[in-house]
Amino acid sequence: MNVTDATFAGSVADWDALPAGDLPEAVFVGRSNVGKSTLLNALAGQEGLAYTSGTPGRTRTLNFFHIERGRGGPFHLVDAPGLGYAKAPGQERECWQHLLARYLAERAPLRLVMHLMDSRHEPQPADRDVFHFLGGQRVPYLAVLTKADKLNQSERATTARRAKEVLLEAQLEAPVVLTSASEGEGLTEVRAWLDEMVR
Ligand SMILES: Nc1nc2c(ncn2[C@@H]2O[C@H](COP(=O)(O)OP(=O)(O)OP(=O)(O)O)[C@@H](O)[C@H]2O)c(=O)[nH]1
Ligand SMILES: [Mg+2]
Repeated sequence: MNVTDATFAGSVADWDALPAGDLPEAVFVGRSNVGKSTLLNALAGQEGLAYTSGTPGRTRTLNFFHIERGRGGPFHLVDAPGLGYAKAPGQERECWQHLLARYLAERAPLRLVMHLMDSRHEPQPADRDVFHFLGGQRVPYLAVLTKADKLNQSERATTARRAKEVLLEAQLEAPVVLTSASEGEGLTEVRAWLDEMVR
C-alpha cells in the first residue's frame, strides 16, 4: 500500500450518520491509549491526522479517514474510541460502545478489524471481550501488538507467541503483527494485510 492521500472524512456518533457509498472499510479497535490513532497516522504517513494523546479517552467517536493508495483504490480507515476507558460520562460511554458493537457486527463495508493490544501486557479483560465478540463474526481479524520499541530482545521473542496462545485459547485463529509506530516497525506488514483484505 502506497498512500498517496489521506484526509479526515467525518466523525460519527450514531448509526444513521455512517457514510453511505461503497468504499470498503478497515477499523482499529483496542483499549484506550494502546496507540490506535498513532498507528493510523503512521500508516497514512501523516502525523496529526488523527488526534493522539497521552491521556486515555482522546477518541470519542468513530472517525473516518479517506485513504487513497495508488492501485488498490480508495478506502476508509476508521479510528474507534478506546475500550475500557472509565472516565467518560457513563451515558456517553454506553452510547459509543453500543455503536461500536453494532458497527463490528453489522457494518456491510467492513473488511478488516485490526485489534490493537499493548505488546508489554497480557491481554486485558476488555481485550478478551473483543475476542469473544469477534469469535463469532464474519469479518477478518488481525491482532496488532503496539509499542514494540518499549520491549527488549527477550520480551520481543515471547510477546507474539503469547498473544497467539491467548488467541487460540479464545478460538480465534488470527495473524499477529508486532508494531512500533514510532520506529516504523511492522507497518509494511499491516499495509500488506490492508491491501489483501480491503478491496
Ligand atoms: N513508544 C511508543 N509510544 C506510542 C506508540 N504508539 C502510540 N504511542 C503513545 O501512546 C499514547 C496513546 O496513543 P494514542 O494513539 O492516542 O492512543 P489511542 O489508542 O488512540 O487512545 P484513545 O483515543 O484514548 O482510545 C500516546 O502518548 C502515543 O505517543 C509506539 O509505537 N511507541
Ligand atoms: Mg485515539
